[in-house]
Amino acid sequence: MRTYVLSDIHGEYEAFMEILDKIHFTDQDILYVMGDVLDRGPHPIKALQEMMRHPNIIPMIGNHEYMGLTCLRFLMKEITEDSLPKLDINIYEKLLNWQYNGCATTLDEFRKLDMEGRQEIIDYIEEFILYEELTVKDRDYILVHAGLGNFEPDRDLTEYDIHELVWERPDYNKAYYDDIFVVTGHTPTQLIPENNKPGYIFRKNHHIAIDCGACFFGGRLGAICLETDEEFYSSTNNRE
Ligand SMILES: [Mn+2]
Repeated sequence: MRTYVLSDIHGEYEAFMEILDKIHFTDQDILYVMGDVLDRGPHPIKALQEMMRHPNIIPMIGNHEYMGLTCLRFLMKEITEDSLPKLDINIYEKLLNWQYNGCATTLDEFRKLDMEGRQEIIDYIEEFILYEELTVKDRDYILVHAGLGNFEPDRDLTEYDIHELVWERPDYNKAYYDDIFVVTGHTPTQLIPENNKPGYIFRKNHHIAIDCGACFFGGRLGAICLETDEEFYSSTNNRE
């Protein structure tokens, strides 16, 4: 039994399948997918459907699922002349914001599903967890999509709001805990300042940043086995 983490699939279904193959993922293993399965890359819904087939894949929420969930729920509603005036005006802003964040591929695949298939996707995303605390081989970890915004050492994890967990980037120059590794996605390691190994998993100050920018040209998916610390990478994204 092994415990793996990966993050920010962003529609890169092929890279995701490649990682599952490379880690020889079995029913005995556990894989945390740490958010942002949706948007940008070509097959976000297909990647979600693959995850749904594995009860031992534990999905965590990212900002893209958070944005998407509200909009997908809205798109399930039938809009009629009667319901139109009752619409929450804020939904338009949310739809525009999601569009700005690359929702086209998610919507494209979502629309091709029948109503039952669409509802299954929504129900699945609603189960995504906010964060996880775990101990593997005597090492303690916190897994969270983006970071711990407005970090305070004695602040309980339950006290962080969703924005602080799925949007705000951590300060990688500062160790948050002496004895707990904070594993984050959301920030491609290519974008971490003064990182001399962009595109690789980044480790510093008890931080482990695992988003290797799979949906961007030159990026890839990265995964870690927490028992062995071994790193796994998909092929590099060559799509312009
Ligand atoms: Mn993100």
